[in-house]
Amino acid sequence: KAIGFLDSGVGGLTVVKQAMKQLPNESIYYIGDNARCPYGPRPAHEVIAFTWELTQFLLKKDIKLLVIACNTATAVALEEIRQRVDIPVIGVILPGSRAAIKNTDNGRIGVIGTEGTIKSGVYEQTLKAKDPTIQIASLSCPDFVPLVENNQINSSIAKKIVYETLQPMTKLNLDTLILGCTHYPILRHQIQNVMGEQVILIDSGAEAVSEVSTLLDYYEIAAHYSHRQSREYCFYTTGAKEPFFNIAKEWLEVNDL
Ligand code: DGN
Repeated sequence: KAIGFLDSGVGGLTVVKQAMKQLPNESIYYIGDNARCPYGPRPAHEVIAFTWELTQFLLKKDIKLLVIACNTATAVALEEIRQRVDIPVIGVILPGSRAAIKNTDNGRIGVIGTEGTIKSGVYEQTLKAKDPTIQIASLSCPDFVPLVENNQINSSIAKKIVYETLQPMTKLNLDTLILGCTHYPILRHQIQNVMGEQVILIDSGAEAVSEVSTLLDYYEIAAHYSHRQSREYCFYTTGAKEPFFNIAKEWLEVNDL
């Protein structure tokens, strides 16, 4: 059985990349809802409905564990989806928050994400529940996801937008910045350049995969080394095939998707 991953578009591929590295015996099924991306500006009830549709698609593929590889969907739909299915479901917000708390020395953490994620206040709640003394600065970056979805990652316009958007965050003496959207690790270099080397960027997807690994062992459902020959990577999109697979091949560094 495979691990299922879902996202509003190509962002969850940043989580898949980590899974391919950390869990090389596992098969992966991925669905990106590119036709309806972005989820960021959508009302919660719509994001829940879409996330449920994607979940049902993956359940038909007989997955053993589901990763909601999208912060926006995790913020509003994780609990609901958990109640509806009988396999373990992992989101990206708790693992990212945990890693940020572990990393910070000065107690000043920044969070960037979509409007939906930032508006939900879920990172603040999660971080404060762990440590109420933490100071948190949040910023929504609605222009970042379209840059990634349109594959304009290294363009001069991307550099300009990232620079201008993140200006307020550079003045707050943060030592940790949570990339609270799974699309953002694709813009990592631009973000790091603007924030400076002293700020540690937390990729919540990478952290979530460590949690997946722990859960696979806990439930005794991890694939064995002997499965590696027959493991499968299957990618689906609700949108246009070509742009999705172009980004997927480039980001995952594989030629034959
Ligand atoms: N990748 C999604 C996230 O982590 O929030 C959001 C992308 C979007 O739909 N705006």
